[in-house]
Amino acid sequence: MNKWQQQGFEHPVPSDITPQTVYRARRALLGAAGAGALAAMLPQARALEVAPQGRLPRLAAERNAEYSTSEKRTPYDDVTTYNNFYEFGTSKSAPARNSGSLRTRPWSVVVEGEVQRPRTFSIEELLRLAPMQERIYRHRCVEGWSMVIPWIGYPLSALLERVQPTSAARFVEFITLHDPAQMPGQNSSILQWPYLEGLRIDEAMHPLTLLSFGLYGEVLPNQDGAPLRMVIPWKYGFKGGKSIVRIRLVRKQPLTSWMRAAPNWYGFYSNVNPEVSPQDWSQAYERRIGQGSFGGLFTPRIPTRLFNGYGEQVAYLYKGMNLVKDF
Ligand SMILES: Nc1nc2c(c(=O)[nH]1)N[C@H]1C(S)=C(S)[C@@H](COP(=O)(O)O)O[C@H]1N2
Ligand SMILES: [Mo]
Repeated sequence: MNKWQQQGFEHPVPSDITPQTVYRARRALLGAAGAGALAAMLPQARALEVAPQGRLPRLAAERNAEYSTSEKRTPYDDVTTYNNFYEFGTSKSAPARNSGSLRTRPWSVVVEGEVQRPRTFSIEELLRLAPMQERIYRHRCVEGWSMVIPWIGYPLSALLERVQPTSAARFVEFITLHDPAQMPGQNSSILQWPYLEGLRIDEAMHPLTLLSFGLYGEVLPNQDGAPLRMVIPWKYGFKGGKSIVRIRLVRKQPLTSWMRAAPNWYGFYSNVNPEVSPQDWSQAYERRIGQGSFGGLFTPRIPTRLFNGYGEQVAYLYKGMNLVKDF
């Protein structure tokens, strides 16, 4: 693990289980990303890099109070300049700088597999498929930082109900756009592309599981996963795939991009759990981005909660499971 990884600036992929070629490509990429990682340490500097709130089209939504935390929201500048989106580079500041090449219109999403009515939805159809809600969720990255984000979207279940999953549908795969011309990070083999994530069908149908199209009252900026991304607030952030083009209902547990890269560190479930740290670092605490003094430079370290604090709503999904084994 390099020093940037130790400080929580990127998801490490252990070199000992990564093929040499991939490892070398990754080192080259990290070298190039060094300057960006340094810039990411200075929150005051980050704000200068990116257009402020108010630049993107508004997206109307009604606040869902039942599913919203009253904790202080992470400032828009931090939510949109401190990102993980490896398709645009591995440093936190790279996605805001590089994601301008992503074209989000026209856009469509294929929903297929174990469903009675497979079909392709245009982004316009998806935007009016169900009423938009604002939900203020905690967002916890496995690297050890967290945010509080006012997402806009609707439960994924609203979409899945339209295609009528068959009884054989036990898992759902979420697949990101694969186009190195628009996503320069895909020229590196740091992860297997396209980015693939997955949920068990009951997790996917859970009312907290959000298909998100916006944040802070506006459509998603590209760096946060425009034009639509997944948000699963009781799991580590990497479970929420960005810029989704394909949703596939399947019989078998998916092999996700992170599980392929580092199976000992990134489990299929990846429920937030302060007592389970399969990685080389502890998940017991988190740094709440943008909440400290001096423009957020000194971020407070707070205890991480089981299921990211959503246990009351989701613990039943894992009854009888061993959360250490099924991490
Ligand atoms: N396609 C894609 N989706 C992705 C990622 C990525 O690199 N590519 N990074 C994940 C990780 S590690 C996290 S923590 C969240 C970050 O979301 P945010 O940048 O909007 O906070 O996106 C997740 N979704
Ligand atoms: Mo993450």
